[in-house]
Amino acid sequence: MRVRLVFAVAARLCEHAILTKLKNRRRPKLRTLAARILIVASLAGATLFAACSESKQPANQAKGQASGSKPPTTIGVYRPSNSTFYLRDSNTIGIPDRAVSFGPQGSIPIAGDWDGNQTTTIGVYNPNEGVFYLRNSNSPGSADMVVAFGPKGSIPVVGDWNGDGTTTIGVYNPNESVFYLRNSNSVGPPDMVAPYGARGDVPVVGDWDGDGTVTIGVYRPSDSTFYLRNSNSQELGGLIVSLGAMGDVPIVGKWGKN
Ligand SMILES: [Ca+2]
Ligand SMILES: [Ca+2]
Ligand SMILES: [Ca+2]
Repeated sequence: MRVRLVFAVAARLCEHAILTKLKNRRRPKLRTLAARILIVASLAGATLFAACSESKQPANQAKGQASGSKPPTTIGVYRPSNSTFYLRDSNTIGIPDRAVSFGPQGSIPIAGDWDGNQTTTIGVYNPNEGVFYLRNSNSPGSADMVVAFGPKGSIPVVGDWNGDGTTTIGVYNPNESVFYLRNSNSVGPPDMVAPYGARGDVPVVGDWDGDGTVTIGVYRPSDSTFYLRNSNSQELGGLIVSLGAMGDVPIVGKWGKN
């Protein structure tokens, strides 16, 4: 709009100059018509220029926003009765964008970037077999990786334990109160074994200090307290934070500003 106004003023000044210069000549009507054609042409050009400027600006802004932001974390559910994931691509109300049946009955759902390509995909851990089933796309199909890991009856925990961008497997054995973590999604011994917590504790994992590595922790329902570690080693120490009340279930995430 500002550009159009500038061009309109310029065109008016131009008209005035032309009319002043030609006012004493023989054919004033024709000369006035020529001046007005010039004005219309100027205004049309200004309008087109302004329209182009206005249409380009949001596109450039949108491109900048898209290139500068990471995909958000979005919601999904797993239905144990039919072993199916229902995933949404946005945190809005609507039918699931994907419905993917995956893994054997009786499994526990997990999700992570198993191949380090910056997409989060589905997986399950079957505690009866002690086996992870991981898939590198959120589409129907068989598992890309089938990995036996951990004592039977374990609880799966997954994370980027070494900060290399790939989510890998792990388990917490509640009978022993021990974490077993591995830095690749393949069969093999654990890279880290960390006794932590006590009977009845619930495992939690997260990047508690924001340094890019995910580490272990437990929530103790009996005293409503989190016990968190900033390393996956067997060293003692850590954070002790009380939160909640009897019967609460722990949940962790990046709730604050990002
Ligand atoms: Ca991935
Ligand atoms: Ca990793
Ligand atoms: Ca960390």
